[in-house]
Amino acid sequence: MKLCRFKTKQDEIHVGIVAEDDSALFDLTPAGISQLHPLLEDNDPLARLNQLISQKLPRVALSEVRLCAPVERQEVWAAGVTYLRSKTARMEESDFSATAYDKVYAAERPELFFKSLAEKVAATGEPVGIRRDAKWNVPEPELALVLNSKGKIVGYTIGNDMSSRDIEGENLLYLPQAKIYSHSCALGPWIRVGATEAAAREWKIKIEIQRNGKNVFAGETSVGQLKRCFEELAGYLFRSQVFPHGAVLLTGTGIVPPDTFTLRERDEIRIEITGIGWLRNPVMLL
Ligand code: DO4
Ligand code: MG
Repeated sequence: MKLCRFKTKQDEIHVGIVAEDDSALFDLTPAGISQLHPLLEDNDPLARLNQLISQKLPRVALSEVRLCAPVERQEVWAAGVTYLRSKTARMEESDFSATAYDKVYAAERPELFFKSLAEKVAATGEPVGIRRDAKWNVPEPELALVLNSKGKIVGYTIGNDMSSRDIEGENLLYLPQAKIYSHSCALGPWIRVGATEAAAREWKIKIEIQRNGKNVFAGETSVGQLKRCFEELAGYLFRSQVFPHGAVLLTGTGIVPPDTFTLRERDEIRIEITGIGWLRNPVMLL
């Protein structure tokens, strides 16, 4: 079951359930649902959605609406160096920080960092940014866990943890600047509810970057390559911290383009996670 936020022609934000073939959605407004939050906080979100979909709800073609990022007031956090590919790429990018990446990959405590406020997140179709003061910029396609206020995993979405590798590689203390700036986080297109971790580990993560209509990079990995389990990452995020609105946690990247590659303005990034859908964003220079 897939849950989305969308903007109507009247510029109102509604919540809907996406039809199985992804061509349409069922607007939950007549059922009294105007926010994701109560559904994500439900004891059994999947059962609640099954009960809602059995009602008569207006069907709207997806082509008639604009999808919004599937976050309301949640903080967005990210895990790092959770795939072997991420560890080796980062160790090559920086002599200065190589030991830190090596150690955190093996350590019990994962790397977790704040990524974005909900209101700053780009939806599918909206631009993601590259910094004007950075020379080496990449997307990071990541599975994102949707967590309720109790830290329970209630769904999954696709995340793009946009990163400036030259800033990050210069000094690890510059990580927040490499990772957090306008349009540096995209989430979408919707939330997949009701999949187990075992099922999600079978999903493929794929990325394509188009430039002037040509493919300039393509990569693929599998969620199964993620070194840590979902509960472990979520558990560390909720240690000594409360999230009354819930949280979204990106689980790290397993795809890193070759060192010669950097994003350019007007590139288009297409990320697919089988089991969820597609997140597409054009790139803009900030
Ligand atoms: O430590 C740097 C960030 C790592 C990261 O974002 C990732 O592995 O996805
Ligand atoms: Mg990342």
